[in-house]
Amino acid sequence: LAIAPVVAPAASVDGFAKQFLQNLNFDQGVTLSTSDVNDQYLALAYTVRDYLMARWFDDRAQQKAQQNKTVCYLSAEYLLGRQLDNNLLASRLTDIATEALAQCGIDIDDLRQVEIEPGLGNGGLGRLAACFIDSLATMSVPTIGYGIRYEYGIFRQAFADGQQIEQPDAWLRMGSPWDFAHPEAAQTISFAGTTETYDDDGVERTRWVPEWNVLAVPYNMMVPGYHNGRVNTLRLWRAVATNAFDLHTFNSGDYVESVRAQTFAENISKVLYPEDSTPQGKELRLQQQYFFVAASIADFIGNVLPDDFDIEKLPERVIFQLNDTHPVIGVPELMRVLVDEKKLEWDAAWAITQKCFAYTCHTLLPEALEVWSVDLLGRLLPRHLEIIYRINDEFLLEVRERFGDDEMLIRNMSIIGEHPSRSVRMAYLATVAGSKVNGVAELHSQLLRDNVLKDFAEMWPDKFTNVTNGVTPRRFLRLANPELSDLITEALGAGWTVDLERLRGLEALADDVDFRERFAAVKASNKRRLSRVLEARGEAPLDDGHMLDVMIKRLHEYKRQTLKVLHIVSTYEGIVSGRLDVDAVQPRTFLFGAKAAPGYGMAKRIIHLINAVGEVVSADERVKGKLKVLYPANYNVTLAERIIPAADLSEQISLAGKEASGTGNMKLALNGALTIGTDDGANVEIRKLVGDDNFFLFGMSEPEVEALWAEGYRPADFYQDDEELRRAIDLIASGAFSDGDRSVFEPLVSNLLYDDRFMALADFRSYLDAQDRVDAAYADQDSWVRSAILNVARSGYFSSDRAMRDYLERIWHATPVS
Ligand code: 26Y
Repeated sequence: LAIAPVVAPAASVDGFAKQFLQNLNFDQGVTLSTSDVNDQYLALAYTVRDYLMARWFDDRAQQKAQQNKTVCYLSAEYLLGRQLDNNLLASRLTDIATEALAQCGIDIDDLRQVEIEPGLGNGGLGRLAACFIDSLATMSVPTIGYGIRYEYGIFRQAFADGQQIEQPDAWLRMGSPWDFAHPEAAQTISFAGTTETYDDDGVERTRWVPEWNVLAVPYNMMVPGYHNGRVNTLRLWRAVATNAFDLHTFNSGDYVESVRAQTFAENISKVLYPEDSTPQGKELRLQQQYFFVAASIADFIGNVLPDDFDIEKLPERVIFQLNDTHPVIGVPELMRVLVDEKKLEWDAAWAITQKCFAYTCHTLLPEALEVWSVDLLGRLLPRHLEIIYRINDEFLLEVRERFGDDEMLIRNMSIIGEHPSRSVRMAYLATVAGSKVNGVAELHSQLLRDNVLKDFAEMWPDKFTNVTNGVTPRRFLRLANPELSDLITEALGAGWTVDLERLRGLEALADDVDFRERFAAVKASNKRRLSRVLEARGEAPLDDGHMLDVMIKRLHEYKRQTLKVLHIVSTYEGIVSGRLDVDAVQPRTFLFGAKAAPGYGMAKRIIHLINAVGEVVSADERVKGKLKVLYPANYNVTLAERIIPAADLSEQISLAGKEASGTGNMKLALNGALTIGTDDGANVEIRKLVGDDNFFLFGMSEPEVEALWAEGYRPADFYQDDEELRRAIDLIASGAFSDGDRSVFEPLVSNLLYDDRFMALADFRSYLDAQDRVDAAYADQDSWVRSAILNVARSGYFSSDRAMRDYLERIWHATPVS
């Protein structure tokens, strides 16, 4: 039998409809008339997949044959969002699919609603990984995204009496049409045990004698490029018990117990940890990290590279990009593979390893830097700990050679920290091992060099670089905001989707009255669409004519949702008490979207406060039509795609020097929201690009923050000196938002007055002044819309395509394939 190559179904309405009905019959086992909406959604997804399949086979074959470098993005998180629309768009099938389904009597919109988004990430870092793989596919860069196929992604958030409760995210329950299991490509991953030396033909070598194993089974997802026919791979690993029974238990007759015990290992890929800043040092998390990184390295070397590959040439064929410290255990793992398995000399192996890794840091908060206790690491990965010790010994020798015997410096730079107990500093290991270290916005990269990794930057100035983050214009403009996209395409042609700098062409239209009207009409329409979405979720709708003021991001003290609340309470109090000129206050809806880590008590109290204030303000007749607070539960990528196009004002109000970059700030500016923000993260670059007239800057600069700390920050002084601030805080303390119960928000209030690590009170006055400027600007709609257009026109730099070009040039030294 001749084996036919894979042929995509005909790219016509009939071809699509035929394939869809076949999939409905043969994959779902139903007929059109007996199918429900989930059957139809799955059959539609399978159909889209069928079109992409041939390309995918080609691209994987090419990857094996080619001589190009592959970018292996190692990330514990991918916050993908829904797949259907993205894949339809990439493969130019949206219209065909819509029409084909209509012929079957199905409204494709009904099917869109069924998809549960894979929420395999916490927030910024995970969403960034998803934007990057989209851009790399679109730019035809051979890429494999490696990660974990968590059975439960980020929890579903619900509110009970204004307080967050967490529910499991069973995203796989209704089927998972976008990925394929490949059990034949499983890797065995080992843990624990001991190490021993042995004589290998006269050479003394070390080997690891592990205690237990787990199978890593890869699930491949297609990552289609936009309109270029390319399909890259996202390979997520699932932990499956091996068939190697504990023979002792097995033979002692306790068959059931031995099966139960081995399935224990399957917990490794069970659930995404919902913390995104304070690592808990949990053993299971270290297991997750090693599990996916070891499987990925073995997969790349064993399955992606050709069988006869000369391992010394590895750096020519791969760069492993470390998305924060989570995959850094890959450094000693590659050393183990090269030295223990491939039997290279240490120095040769180290030279290869250093070229194969690069490290992106996403934080500045000291408590967010991952460390692993030596005890735990040594128990779980004894060979890796030995390797880390040796890396550290040789590194510290280099430090002595370079800086002399400065014991203090040696202690500070050591990969092993001694206090409070011995631990491995993963950021330092990544910095020592990586060919490059980058921050995610200019200010952040500067602060990494000046503070967090200062000694390392002095030692290796050329190692440090910046790549400012970016976001994919396909998902966050073309798909999320179709009306604005059509308007832009009409004005500039369609090329902007892959060349976002073309948006500059809109600058000239900012002064065009007709264009402004159409732009404003799109914003209004997006608000109505959001309002319908909120109502469908059982929330209050939006009010016509309100400014939509949004703060959407994880709940964190450093991001200062509390400062936003103080502004709301102060405005509310000002109107109610008659202190404020009501006519100068623009009607506003404040919209929050935020999840808090389940164990983060203060963040959960802030959620409670927002909901409590919202309930009182939204119900008070005295501010009716003026102020409204909305906090839809379970903010996720799908909801973001509805909120962002509707937003007028983007709140980016972190304390300067704390937000590494932010990416929501970019998405909002790109969709024509004006930013009110501090000089922090990528806000700095946004402001420079859009211009001071189109950005509301407030607050202390990073050096001013440092200076105030140094001099001794006393938040209570700010409380004493500012009557409006006092009134706002007093109102919260009085129980006005807690049925008179003063104890409810007492911990929050005293934290503000006597601690306030993130200096909300110090920036309050400046923030309120900036909000007055916002009100004044919004009152002049013509000029506001003009600014909004200029924000869109000048945000092209924040495309993740540009970010990928920067990585390719500064870090990866890889090129697209033709
Ligand atoms: C170690 C574990 C607790 C952990 C898990 C997740 C630590 C951190 C994270 C996630 C961090 C994160 O999302 N950082 C954000 O990365 C974005 C992309 O670079 C930045 O825009 C944003 O400023 C930063 O907070």
